[in-house]
Amino acid sequence: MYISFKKTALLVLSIFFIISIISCNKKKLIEVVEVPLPSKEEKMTLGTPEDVVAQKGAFELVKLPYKYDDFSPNIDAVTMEIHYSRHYLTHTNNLNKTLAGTEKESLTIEELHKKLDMSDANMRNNLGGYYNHSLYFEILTPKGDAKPIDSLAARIARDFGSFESFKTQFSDAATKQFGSGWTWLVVDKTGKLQITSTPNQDNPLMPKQIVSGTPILAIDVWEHAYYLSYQSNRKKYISNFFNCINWKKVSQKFDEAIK
Ligand code: MN3
Repeated sequence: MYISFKKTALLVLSIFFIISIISCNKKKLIEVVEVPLPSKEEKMTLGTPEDVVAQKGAFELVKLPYKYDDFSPNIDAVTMEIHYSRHYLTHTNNLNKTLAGTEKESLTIEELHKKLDMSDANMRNNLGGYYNHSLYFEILTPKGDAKPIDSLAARIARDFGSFESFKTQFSDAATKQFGSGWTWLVVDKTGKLQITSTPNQDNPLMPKQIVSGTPILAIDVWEHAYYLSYQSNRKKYISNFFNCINWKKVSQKFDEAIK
């Protein structure tokens, strides 16, 4: 009896021991899978924008004909890569997936905005996420022009007094946008330029906006757009963003909007 009890106890203990080893290993395995730590080398490797391609669908990524580190120090390379190849790409793929096989697949980006049901959170987030980032990356250039030109320069002077005054008002609006969102230079229905901000991925093409119109310039003030270099100093990021504006492109967009 005594031996048999000892044997049983030993067996129970052994089983307990084996189970705890297995569960410990499992935990370790899960930890490794959930937190894959990149090696030093991996951290240093940057991809190129041309390697980033959206899954086949209604919309494609705006090309970024630069290297990620061309924007440094105004926007650091890692921020550019993560922003373009992950955030922007994810919105694009999600939008394409949402539209796939529906009658909305053939609509233009403007029509999709016009028909947007603001209570449809998935569509609102990804349509805005796609449109907003497309404009943002389109108007960025590593060595920005100092000032707008031609008709846009004249309209800025008319509607804001001067370029400096516009810059101050735009920067203030972007600094004060509470939480995540965007600040815009918009051409309204009458052709007047207006500055406005929107929360999250909303934009001035969506229904029920305080300022409606065609955006020609956008700054992303989500923390993912600047936090690595600037931490909480959003103001500095906004100021340096002005070194990266392709005013020629913005002027083209203005001319198209007032046609
Ligand atoms: Mn963003």
